[in-house]
Amino acid sequence: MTTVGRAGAGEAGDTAAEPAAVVVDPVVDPGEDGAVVEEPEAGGTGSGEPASSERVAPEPEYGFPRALWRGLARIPVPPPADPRTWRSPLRGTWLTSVFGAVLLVGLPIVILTGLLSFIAYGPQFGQALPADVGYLHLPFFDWPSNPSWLYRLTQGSHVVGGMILAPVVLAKLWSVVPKLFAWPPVRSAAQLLERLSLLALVGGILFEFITGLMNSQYDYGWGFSFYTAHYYGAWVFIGGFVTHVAVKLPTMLRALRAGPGGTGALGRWLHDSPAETEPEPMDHTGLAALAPNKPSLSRRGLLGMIGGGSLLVGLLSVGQTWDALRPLALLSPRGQSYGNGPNDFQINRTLAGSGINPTALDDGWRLRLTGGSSEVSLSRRALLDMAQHTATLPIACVEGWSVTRTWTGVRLRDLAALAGVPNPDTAFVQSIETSGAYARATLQSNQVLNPDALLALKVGNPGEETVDLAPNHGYPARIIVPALPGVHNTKWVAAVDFRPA
Ligand SMILES: Nc1nc2c(c(=O)[nH]1)N[C@H]1C(S)=C(S)[C@@H](COP(=O)(O)O)O[C@H]1N2
Ligand SMILES: [Mo]
Repeated sequence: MTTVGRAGAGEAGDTAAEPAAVVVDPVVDPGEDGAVVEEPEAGGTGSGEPASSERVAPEPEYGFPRALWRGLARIPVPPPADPRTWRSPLRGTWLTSVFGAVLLVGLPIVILTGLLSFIAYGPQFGQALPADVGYLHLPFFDWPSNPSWLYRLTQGSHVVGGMILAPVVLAKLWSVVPKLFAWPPVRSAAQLLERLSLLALVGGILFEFITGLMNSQYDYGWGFSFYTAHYYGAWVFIGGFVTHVAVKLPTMLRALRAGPGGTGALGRWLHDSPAETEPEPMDHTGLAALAPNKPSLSRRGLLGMIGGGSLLVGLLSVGQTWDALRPLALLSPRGQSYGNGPNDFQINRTLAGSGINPTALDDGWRLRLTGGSSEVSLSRRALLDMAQHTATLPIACVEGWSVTRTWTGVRLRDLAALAGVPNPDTAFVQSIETSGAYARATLQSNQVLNPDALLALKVGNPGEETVDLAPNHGYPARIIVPALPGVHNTKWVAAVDFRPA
């Protein structure tokens, strides 16, 4: 054994019992447990001077009730709790701080865009998921309908950002895993609270990643609502995250400022080959290995591996929202072929899946407009005879995928005027579909009045001629509104009720 600090002094049988407390016990004679020395000498000095290669864990500081933690520290514990189990020389405060800094920048983006998605769903109409969350939400506001790519950006960032950060989260968990087994598990009452917050932090983020991933893979193999679980799970995670940042930020900043190994020599540290790679110095965080192995990977190699993993996951994900990389969207569960010409793009709910009798889409279909003094009924022919407007707009699904198409149809505000409600407060859209949760949607005033908000009859590849919507994409008519979450772009529209202010 290379390194066990000063544990040799007369306690051979004890060493395995002294993870974080390796340097405490030498001053306490075995058999004299009652006579704990209150202020042992500083770690690393004293009897049995360590050889220069030996590493010494700093003196653990015990808080109230000290006797309890000290007593716990003397209980013999099996290998995972023995710090010498964890031998990677790359672990240490600096490495964990690097991962922490990346997550400190990245996770707030994922958190914020997730909470914004809840707002975009229109909680003021009871149509956010879950519908009622008490005070656990950002302040409500009308989701803008400008710029048209807003929800595409926020939700794409949420899903792709979450995917890209996953390797960093795993790397950070790996870097701190010895702490999971640290013995004694806590050293003060305050630290007990801090460690409980880690349950929310680590449990929360794993839960959010797994449920998010399963949702974007269409895997609803759980017995609860994805939205409810993912939403409340997010707040558990946020609580843990805020606490953790408040507690650890000073340590992280100090470590990053001091540079790797406290030397400030970042460049050299990163250029070291595996053979030159020195273990991180021991410090109070207890992250660095007490008995490090010879490195088999350089620091640059490890960071490159994690960064490369993130890059790869990102490349395989971003194609679900970015046309140039669409063929690379291998992590998307959807096939790559959905129909002909401009109708060849993602379909979440097919006509067959909607339970709609296909004859309901035939010439007998009528659009009903209500809200004014009398109901208006329009055939598809009548809609095509109205002023047509063309706009190039994305559909962006909460699951992260999005596509841009050129749409032709009637402006919603023209339909509102025709119905006799030129300045509606809201519009309630109903599909021919009756069963699904997404067969209806309420639109805000700005979403109806936006000049590009359409009841689309036709679709085209961006900038090209438009053709009739395919049945799977909502023929005879569907809603397309700039920046509206995909889910509210109702297909197979049957009726719109414009409600005056
Ligand atoms: N009637 C109806 N409209 C619907 C849905 C639905 O299930 N039923 N799904 C919505 C969802 S979740 C999305 S993302 C978009 C997808 O439109 P697309 O299938 O044309 O790509 O349609 C929306 N319109
Ligand atoms: Mo969707």
